Amino acid sequence: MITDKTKFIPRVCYEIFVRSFCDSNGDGIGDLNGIISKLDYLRDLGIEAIWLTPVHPSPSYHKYDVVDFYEIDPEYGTLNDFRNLLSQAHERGIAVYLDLIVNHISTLHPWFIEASKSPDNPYRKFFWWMTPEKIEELGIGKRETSADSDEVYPWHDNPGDEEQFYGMFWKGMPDLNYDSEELRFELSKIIYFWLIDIGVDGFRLDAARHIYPPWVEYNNQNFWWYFDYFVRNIKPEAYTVGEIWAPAAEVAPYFKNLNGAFHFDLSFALQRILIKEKDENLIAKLLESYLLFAKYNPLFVDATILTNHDQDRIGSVVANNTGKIKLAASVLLTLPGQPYIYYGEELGMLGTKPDPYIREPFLWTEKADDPDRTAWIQSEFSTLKNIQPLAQQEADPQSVFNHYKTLIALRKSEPALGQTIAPNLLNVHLLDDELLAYLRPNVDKSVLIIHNLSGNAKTVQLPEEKKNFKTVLFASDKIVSEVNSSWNLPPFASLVLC
Ligand SMILES: [Ca+2]
Ligand SMILES: [Ca+2]
Repeated sequence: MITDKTKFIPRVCYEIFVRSFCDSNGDGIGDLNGIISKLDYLRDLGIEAIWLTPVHPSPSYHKYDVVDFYEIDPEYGTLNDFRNLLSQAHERGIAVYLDLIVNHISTLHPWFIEASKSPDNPYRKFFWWMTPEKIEELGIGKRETSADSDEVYPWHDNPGDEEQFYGMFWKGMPDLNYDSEELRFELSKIIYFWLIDIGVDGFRLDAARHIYPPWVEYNNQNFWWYFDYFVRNIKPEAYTVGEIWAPAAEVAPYFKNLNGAFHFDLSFALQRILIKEKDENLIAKLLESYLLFAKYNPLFVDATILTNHDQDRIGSVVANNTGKIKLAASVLLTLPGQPYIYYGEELGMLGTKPDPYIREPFLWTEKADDPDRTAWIQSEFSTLKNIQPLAQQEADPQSVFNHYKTLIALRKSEPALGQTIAPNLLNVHLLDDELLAYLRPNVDKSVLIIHNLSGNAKTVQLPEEKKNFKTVLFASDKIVSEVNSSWNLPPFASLVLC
């Protein structure tokens, strides 16, 4: 029931891992006031929406195991700080999306503490409980690992209890059971609190494909219908974007009830073509996925990413090759969709798993005692030795940062590039799989984009019907030149023409 066709959809978004972004009070932990102090930075970069990783009280550093949905973790600040962040972001034209985790909670949440006391506790039915015999009978004792969880045994002991509880990700995060009407009522109160009482602009929805466990997963769409119905009734313009970590065909049905969904197939395809330096019919596959998505919702928002906080950083994926780091941005920011830049990508930050090392402190300045820089972890990858901090990159016209900034501005100034609903995209065949070319058609001004994916210089001859594209809107390298519709592209260069 996505009805509001006129609402503004942010054209460029930004994911903030709150703990690592900016520290305001000297404890080394990123916090809400730190984010507030960097809103001007985000506005100047061209960001129109921020997704904050979870801010609720939680025992973990990542806070995806919530203990209280109505509060802010004291490490990050207070509800008043959050209200202040929201109003200051809105003053700058930046929407704020809360990371809402409805699939599971922390074992320390009062609901689970109650439920674990006895089988007849009223909160028992908020969770999935089963005896080992029943689990074996149903054959659900083991699960296949998935891209988003390597948990093999999802059933966990509750000491002194005949029944075990289901926790798909980890024994510290029991899954919630939305067969319970009382739980659905609790969820609606939480949604109301954040959308109406606090006033956030939308939600990033964690683990959206896992709400119902595998043996009853057919209930998932029904759950999201219920969720969307409630959201639309209280705040029609609210924005929802789901994490459905699965192939596009499996993502598609979620567009029935969510505005947007992250495009993991595209993320992996982009990473592969950057590594292999060869196109693999990226545009044809993208067009296929758009058809799949549109079947469920013609107003679908394709939420695009290079990587997020669960993936190795793009800088490391391309082995810290600056040409490729810029190329990655050039592709992401000229394709259709709603791109989400993962904080630090605009500096070329590095990092590979385990998770904490893909979530290292943002590097604001070169100062050893920079008070803004968070210090909850000792960086292994994005150190001052490896990465130029923002302050230096701002002063360098050739920096990764200025590359991002230029492309974001271009995306916002060219309607053909900024079109988010009903993606405008056509394949352009250049008969060389080391080149990636596409057209963003527009009634007033279409835009042609060509990328050299390879480390070899290329001379590109435009097809006859594209020879009217002569004006350079953007060129990643100075030496791109035009003679008779022939363009010279240095290694990893990108060219945007109109
Ligand atoms: Ca702090
Ligand atoms: Ca679940």
